[in-house]
Amino acid sequence: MAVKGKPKKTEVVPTELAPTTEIETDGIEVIGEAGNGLSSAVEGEYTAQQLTVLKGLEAVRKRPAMYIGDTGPRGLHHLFIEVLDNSVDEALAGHCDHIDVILHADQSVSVIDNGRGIPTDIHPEVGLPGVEVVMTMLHAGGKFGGGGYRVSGGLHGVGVSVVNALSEWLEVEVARDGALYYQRFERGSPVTTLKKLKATQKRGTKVRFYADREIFGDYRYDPNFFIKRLRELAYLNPTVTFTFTDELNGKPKQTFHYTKGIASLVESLNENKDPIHKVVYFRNAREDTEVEVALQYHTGYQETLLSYANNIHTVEGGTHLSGFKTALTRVINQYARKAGLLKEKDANFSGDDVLEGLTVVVAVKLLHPQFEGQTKTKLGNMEIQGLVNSIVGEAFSEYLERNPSVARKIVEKALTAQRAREAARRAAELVKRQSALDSGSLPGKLADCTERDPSKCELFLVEGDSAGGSAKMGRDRRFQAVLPLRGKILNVEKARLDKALENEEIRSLITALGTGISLDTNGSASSGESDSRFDISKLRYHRIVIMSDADVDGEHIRTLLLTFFFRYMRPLIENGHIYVAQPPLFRVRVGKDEQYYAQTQEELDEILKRIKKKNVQVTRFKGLGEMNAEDLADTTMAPEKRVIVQVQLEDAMEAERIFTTLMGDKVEPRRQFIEEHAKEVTDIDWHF
Ligand code: 0RA
Repeated sequence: MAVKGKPKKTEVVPTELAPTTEIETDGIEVIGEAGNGLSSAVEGEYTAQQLTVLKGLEAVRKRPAMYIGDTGPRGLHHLFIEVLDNSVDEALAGHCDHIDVILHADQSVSVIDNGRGIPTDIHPEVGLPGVEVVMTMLHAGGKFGGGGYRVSGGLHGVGVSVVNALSEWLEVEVARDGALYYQRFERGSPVTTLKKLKATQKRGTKVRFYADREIFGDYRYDPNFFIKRLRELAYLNPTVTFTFTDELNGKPKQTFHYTKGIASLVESLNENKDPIHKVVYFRNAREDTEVEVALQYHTGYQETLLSYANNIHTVEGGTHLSGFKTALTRVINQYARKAGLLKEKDANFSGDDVLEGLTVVVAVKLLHPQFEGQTKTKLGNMEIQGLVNSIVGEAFSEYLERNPSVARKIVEKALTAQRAREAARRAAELVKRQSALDSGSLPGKLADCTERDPSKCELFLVEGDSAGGSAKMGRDRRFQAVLPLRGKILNVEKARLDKALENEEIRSLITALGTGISLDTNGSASSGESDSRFDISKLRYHRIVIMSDADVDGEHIRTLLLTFFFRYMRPLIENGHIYVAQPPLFRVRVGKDEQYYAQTQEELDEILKRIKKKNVQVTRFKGLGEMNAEDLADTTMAPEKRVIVQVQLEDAMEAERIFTTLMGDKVEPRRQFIEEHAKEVTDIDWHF
């Protein structure tokens, strides 16, 4: 079905398309001037329009953060996103199938597309060529025609004029209507008029900008940021080929093009899993909205849900995702009843039951997206919920009818999940009742503190009994508690929640913390859902510090604990209660009473250079166990001296991803991962 307002594909793939990288101006003679000379910033006479333009861009330069978030690395990279979005909009409107990005050696960035080209004719109201209007007027992008699925959400959609204002220079080339045009700007102001350079039959737009060092300081782009976004866009826009050339680091051109779109994304997400069927993909469009879903169940337990609206990753989900979940739950329940796999006396599957082991990408394109939530990454359009629900409902039930053997496997998976959830519920209930019965009976290995006000209390989770001993001696027992944890605590990926609760170390941890756990694997414990047993108000320590060795095992334990918190006590991370200690690698003793610690070899070298004294004794700690109580107190425990880092939600998410790779069911990716990271792992340096 064709989408209204969006040209059909057959109309939009022009045969004369050529790689847009061929647009070039070098050594080209100027054969004329575009427009009627009104774009005359260099010709002296300012119109009222131009004054408002200058004022607008001045405001951007005065308060860049208001427009792009900040002037650090984030803001810098956001300039690229903004320029890229303009080309992606051309692609979304169906006019462009190639987007090339170049990170130049001089740290300027080019984005080149083979779209229609920014209009060069004179804008009737403004009296300037379209190119100049787009480049100098805030939010001018939509003034020409507009419509279509604009990429805009969060900070996006401020307009390329903002990038222009924040660039030391910006050059734009437009190939359109048989000619190639060029214009240059500096700090937002035109320093040339729009010039017609030569005749060409190509079409497209090239924007090259050099971010202003007065605003962004001495920056350096991260090529991985470019690659990540381009790859993501390539999955979401299968008709477009994206390329990235990193001339800054002398890397060859990379091409991103996935003809199967989000179905390829699901395949890639499930690369390390054992899928139980082929990826199911469907796409439908009603009125002005397009809905795409790709999904695949695997033998594992984790759910991976990714949702997008107009190419924006809706991290907080929203109406498209809830519409999907509702439909999925209904369809699987209906099928299971009809096929007699759920009997009359059996309870319906819950949403969580049917999500276990599911990897899904839901992508919608709509005309007026509303982004809500803390980070403006939650889709709010209510009409989308019913639409996705009905589209998924129809398509997925048809799929199940046509593929009874797959349908049976999916239902059996949901049945297992339902039973496990019931067992976990009982186990959690038991844990709770036990701790209620013998409150005061804290785990034997816990060395508790005397303070009773949780906001003042800290709990150290220490790897190994020997380090645990030193920590107990080195702590301030008034407000610091220590819980030693033995070796490999457990493999949470393979173990189900009910198994995890049987593990003694995990039970000690849960009892010591006092909160209970969440039964929702998707961490919605904070949303107060009815089957949640997690109660943050019962938390006995407001700071929980993970203290493990700076080696592979230590890293393993840290990853594992973060994964546990992420999955079963996520509000602890969200509310900033989890910390990671950064124990030093070296101790430097100078004479009797001078002492330094170093976290890295570089720090050690620096210290040794600085002191240049004799009688220096350097100790390399192979683990926490080799540190004495005083070392531990000085470096990781005493609040005024220690180095501890608060864990962010993204860190825990990354830990979970590493964890899944390291300890998932498949051996091969794990071996690969370890081999690839073996070098890094030996002197691991965690950047939280
Ligand atoms: C406004 C109108 C039209 C195209 C564009 C803007 C446009 C902007 C950018 C920025 C980067 N690449 C771009 N490609 C196109 C189309 C007007 C028309 O031809 O009808």
